[in-house]
Amino acid sequence: MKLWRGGRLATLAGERGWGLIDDGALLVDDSGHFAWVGPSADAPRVDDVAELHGALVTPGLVDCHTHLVYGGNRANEFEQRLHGVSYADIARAGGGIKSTVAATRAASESELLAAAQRRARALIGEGVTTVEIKSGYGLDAASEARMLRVARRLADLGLDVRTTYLAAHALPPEFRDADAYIDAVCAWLPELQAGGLVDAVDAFCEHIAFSPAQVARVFEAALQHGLPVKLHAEQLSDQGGAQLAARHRALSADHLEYLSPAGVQAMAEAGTVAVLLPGAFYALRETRLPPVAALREAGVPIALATDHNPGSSPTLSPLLMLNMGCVLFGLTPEESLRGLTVNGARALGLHDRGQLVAGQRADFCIWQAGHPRELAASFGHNPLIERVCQARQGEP
Ligand code: DI6
Ligand code: FE
Repeated sequence: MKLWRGGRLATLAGERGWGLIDDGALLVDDSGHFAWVGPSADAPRVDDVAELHGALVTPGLVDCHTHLVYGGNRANEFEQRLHGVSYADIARAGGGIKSTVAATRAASESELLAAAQRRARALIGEGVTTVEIKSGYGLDAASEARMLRVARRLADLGLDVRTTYLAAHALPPEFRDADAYIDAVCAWLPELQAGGLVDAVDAFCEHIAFSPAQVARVFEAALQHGLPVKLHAEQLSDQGGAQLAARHRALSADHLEYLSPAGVQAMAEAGTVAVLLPGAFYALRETRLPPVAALREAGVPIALATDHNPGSSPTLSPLLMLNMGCVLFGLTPEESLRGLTVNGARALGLHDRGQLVAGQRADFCIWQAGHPRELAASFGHNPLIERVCQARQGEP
């Protein structure tokens, strides 16, 4: 047992509020869970004690939507977009996701791993303790498996990694018929799952990607294999993706700038988490805002994530997402922090982390800050002092 004492704890206990304990202590048991959380004055006596010297403590950050493993970069498309070419135009001309697929297939497994490790270290440096990583730049059975293996190996850095199968991301060049490709996507799943490489299944439902009917087939395959689903929904247009996701009891629907009132209602009824991705909104200079007030009113849990990818969201800063969640989307600093902790965990189906509460996994961050709102108020600044993560380095 180890006691951390004398910190300002933002426990995020319960469904709202910071759950502040001004002079608080955390007792961590030998299984890596909080055995006790409360005022330092009431803390149980143990031999192993660390002083927090008034520093702020929050739950470890959960980045619940990333595409961290890929080859190449797309700064050329950044320049094109600055000249007025849209993300959808670039995709239709064979750039976008397809250009990253070519670069990912061309890279060796060790090159992919080295690049992904550099990116994961950046997330870790800002306090991420759990990360979700999607496939979707391989688009054939072997290349998707390679991406998922590389993602899993990032656990060696001392990070809890969840992997999501996103083969329904774009149509690869060797297929002309999207329906035939969807057949293949469904056929590859059982072997990847048997290899222990898949925690959830995602798809891109959009006019430049796959139709709701095609996504439904992928979802049915996932559910048949006992895997939960998630969806890139309503990013560029309203496809009714949120309703489709809700019908399949999706863990989350992500992006959601074009989400309709009916979509909000369906998500609320299904308990599907809304994952908002301000990095992609910002980088694509989107002007349509996700319906935050309607989500709030309907009681849909809101998560925030980096959506790190080489095209629409090349950021590695979860702290910047806290700020953008407030400035761009109108979240409160508390909603932003819940979005990158407890609600991020829920978007992955994880209920054992994201709050400083007895019984939860003892993943937490110690910050040079007096109040948790400071984490969202500043940007381009990293106040992390120390990150404590139970996924220990070198232990996959
Ligand atoms: N939407 C996104 O934001 C990522 N995937 C998706 O469907 C971006 C993928 C990319 O542009 O490489
Ligand atoms: Fe994404």
